[in-house]
Amino acid sequence: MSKEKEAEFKPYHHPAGGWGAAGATAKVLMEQSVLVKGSRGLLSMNQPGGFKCPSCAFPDADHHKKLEFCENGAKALAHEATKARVTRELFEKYTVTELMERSDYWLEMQGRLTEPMRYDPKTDRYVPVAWEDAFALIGQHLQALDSPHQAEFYTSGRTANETAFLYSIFIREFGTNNFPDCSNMCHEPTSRGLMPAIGIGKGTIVLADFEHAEAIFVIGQNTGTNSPRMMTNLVDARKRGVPIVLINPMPERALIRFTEPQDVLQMATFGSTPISSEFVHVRIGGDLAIFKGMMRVLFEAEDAGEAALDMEFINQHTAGLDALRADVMRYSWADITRISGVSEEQIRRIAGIYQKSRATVICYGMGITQHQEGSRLVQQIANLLMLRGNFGKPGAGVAPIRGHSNVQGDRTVGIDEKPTPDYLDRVRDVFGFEPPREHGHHVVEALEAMEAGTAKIFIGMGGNFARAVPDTERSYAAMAKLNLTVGIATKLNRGHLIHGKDALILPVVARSEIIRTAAGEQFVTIEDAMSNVTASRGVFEPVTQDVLPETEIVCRMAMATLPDSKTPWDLYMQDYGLIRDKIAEVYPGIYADFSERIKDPKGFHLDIPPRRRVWRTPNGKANFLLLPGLEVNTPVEDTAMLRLATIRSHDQYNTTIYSNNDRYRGVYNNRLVIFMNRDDMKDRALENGAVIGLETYSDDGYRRYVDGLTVIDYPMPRGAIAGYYPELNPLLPLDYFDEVSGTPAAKSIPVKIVPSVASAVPMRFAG
Ligand SMILES: Nc1nc2c(c(=O)[nH]1)N[C@H]1C(S)=C(S)[C@@H](COP(=O)(O)OP(=O)(O)OC[C@H]3O[C@@H](n4cnc5c(=O)[nH]c(N)nc54)[C@H](O)[C@@H]3O)O[C@H]1N2
Ligand SMILES: Nc1nc2c(c(=O)[nH]1)N[C@H]1C(S)=C(S)[C@@H](COP(=O)(O)OP(=O)(O)OC[C@H]3O[C@@H](n4cnc5c(=O)[nH]c(N)nc54)[C@H](O)[C@@H]3O)O[C@H]1N2
Ligand SMILES: [Mo]
Repeated sequence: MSKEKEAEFKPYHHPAGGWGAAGATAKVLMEQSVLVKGSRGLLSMNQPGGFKCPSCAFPDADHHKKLEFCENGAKALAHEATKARVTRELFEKYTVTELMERSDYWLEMQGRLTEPMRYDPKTDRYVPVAWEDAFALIGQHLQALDSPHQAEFYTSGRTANETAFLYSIFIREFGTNNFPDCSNMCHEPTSRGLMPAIGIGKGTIVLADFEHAEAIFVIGQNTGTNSPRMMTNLVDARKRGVPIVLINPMPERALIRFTEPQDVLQMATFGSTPISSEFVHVRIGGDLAIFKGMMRVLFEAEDAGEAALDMEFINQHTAGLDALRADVMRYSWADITRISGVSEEQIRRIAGIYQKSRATVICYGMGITQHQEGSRLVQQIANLLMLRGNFGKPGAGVAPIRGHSNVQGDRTVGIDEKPTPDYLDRVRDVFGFEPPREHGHHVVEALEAMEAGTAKIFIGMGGNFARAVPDTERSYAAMAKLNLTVGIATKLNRGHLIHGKDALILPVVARSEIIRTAAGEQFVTIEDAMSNVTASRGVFEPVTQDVLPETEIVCRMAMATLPDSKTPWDLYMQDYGLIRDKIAEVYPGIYADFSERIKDPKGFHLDIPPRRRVWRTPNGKANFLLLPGLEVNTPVEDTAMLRLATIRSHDQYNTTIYSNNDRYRGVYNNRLVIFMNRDDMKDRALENGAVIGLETYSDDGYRRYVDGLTVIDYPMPRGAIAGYYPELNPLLPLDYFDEVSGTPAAKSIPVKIVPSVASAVPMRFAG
């Protein structure tokens, strides 16, 4: 083993971003042998006339920068534009069973999928199949079902609007609302939680609000890794003297100190900007107690005559203040500080920052949504904002920082297992068929149906379902019972190896590549996390002639499945303008004149009614909603219990592992690590490098256990540990989720340490 492959923990003392990021960008382009192609791609990424970054959903800046990309966007692009290819020879060489032995990283590094493949049970190999035959097989399987509800249609959030819209029409015409999607594991608590509170299940800020905010809160979100372009906004805000409050169990490096790779002066002078003015070291799941403490301070200040609440806004626009007040005043500071792990003094200080600011933005990520009460926790953020009228004025609002680049757009155009009657009526009127009315399955329900044998078919539009979902072993077994699995994808992943009796892998044209149809070059559209819709045009030649645009795959699946359909699938598959016209008809309120408006190179904003202080809730008001108590997860009465957050490293994109390093957290060449507080280690007689197993507390008869994990002494709060997703997904029980949204509580798994029987990667610890 070469030295650089040695597993090591070496705390990162430099600011995040800067030359480290610049170096990492060049390295990944070189590794994927795409320095020239990749560099050219970077010039077109997020520029008018170019394509949208395939990585995160953060909006583009106003194109005043020549380059609008980040280190992790460059990684995503390099891995998409890679020279490596998965060809039929690879599948000749390895059986599926042999491929299963390989790591996720190895599978990813095999490169782009190049032709459609079908599983052959006689040889346990994937073999080439003609596109025609693949679609015919899908059609036969779907038609053979007793009920359309026996099929599960997954969507991952990279799918563009045009594709997602047609996919949802096809599936509803087929007859089901079974739309499990990646959002069900992600920001579903935002979609379901904010809706009854403020009448929209999305964020309410636009990018320019960062320029007017007087305070910014970043809660449970690792910005420097997962939406690095947002660092620019935070750096600018700090330079203006805006306080930034960070609430996180991990002192995420980039949020502490950051050098902007695009700031020539900072780069040249090795300068950097301190980001957080206040780092709140919350316990896992302790945010609710903090919010209640903050609200309590505001109520008390108001009573003391300080005008801490925006009473004009509250009287005119909201309902439920008295009940909220009664709830908030019930808790003692002793309980608030015990459960949050944060001192009364610090909570009062950040409440003071909030009270002083005339316009506040609250950003949050998976640290808020992935708890058992994720949806109602999101509502408490809305409460906090409403108390000071932080909706519908410049510089203020709620900012859920979304994941996949078009996950928000997919929901807007119909990927929704709980569609509204109003939407279904419009689909009926525009397309002339009667869509199913009963709600369909989200991710957990889809898995339960597979396990019960009631689901027979799984079709995955992008993503890596098997690997992203909870309860790995159980989910693998459930999926293996299916009659047909279909993976529509750019890259080979484990989801394709966990297959049904019949199985297909269908390769697609990627985001950065040119879509050509009989009607000429086409573009697609994307909605970012701030409701801005823009065009995305690939610039590279498709990886081979044998891959198809995703939209064509949808249309041809539909034609093979619904021979009597009156929907002109063959026209839509050629001319994406026709699809946009239909989107405009189904969504006249937000997408009117779509084809005209999309001509603006900067795109256009979908209407966000709370920005106008309009509330599309049943009572027409913004509602203060209650979450009694201070806990967001069921307490476990055992002092040995630790709360485990499963998180992303700096070198991964969800289930795609770019390398085994996590630079900002100081971890190299090992992903099987557990970050733990020093005193928790002492209590258990563990030292740096100790190897442990973890077991989940659950009473459903399953033993959930992961072994061979190396302990790292890390500034975690007491009782909180963290490790990487997806390796730790076997510990996440399928029925451990937020009831409102169905989102698995991946940030708060109750576990205990058990002796290890496995060997682990030896790890060096540097000072
Ligand atoms: N490079 C890169 N970019 C990505 C992704 C990627 O994998 N790689 N994934 C994309 C996707 S789909 C998504 S959803 C986003 C995810 O982006 P994030 O929301 O940043 O996701 P995570 O890394 O899972 O965890 C977020 C943070 O939650 C904190 N946390 C854990 N528990 C708690 C808690 O109880 N309270 C608080 N306050 N914080 C807590 C963790 O310490 C961590 O800093 O990023 C998107 N962008
Ligand atoms: N324990 C735990 N589990 C989690 C999470 C967690 O924090 N902890 N996070 C959850 C979250 S937030 C999310 S969003 C999910 C992610 O779940 P998914 O979205 O299902 O997973 P990804 O890893 O993003 O999917 C990667 C695959 O997508 C395919 N792909 C990439 N680009 C394209 C494209 O342009 N078109 C097509 N058709 N395919 C493409 C490639 O084949 C690649 O292998 O995981 C969830 N699971
Ligand atoms: Mo996500």
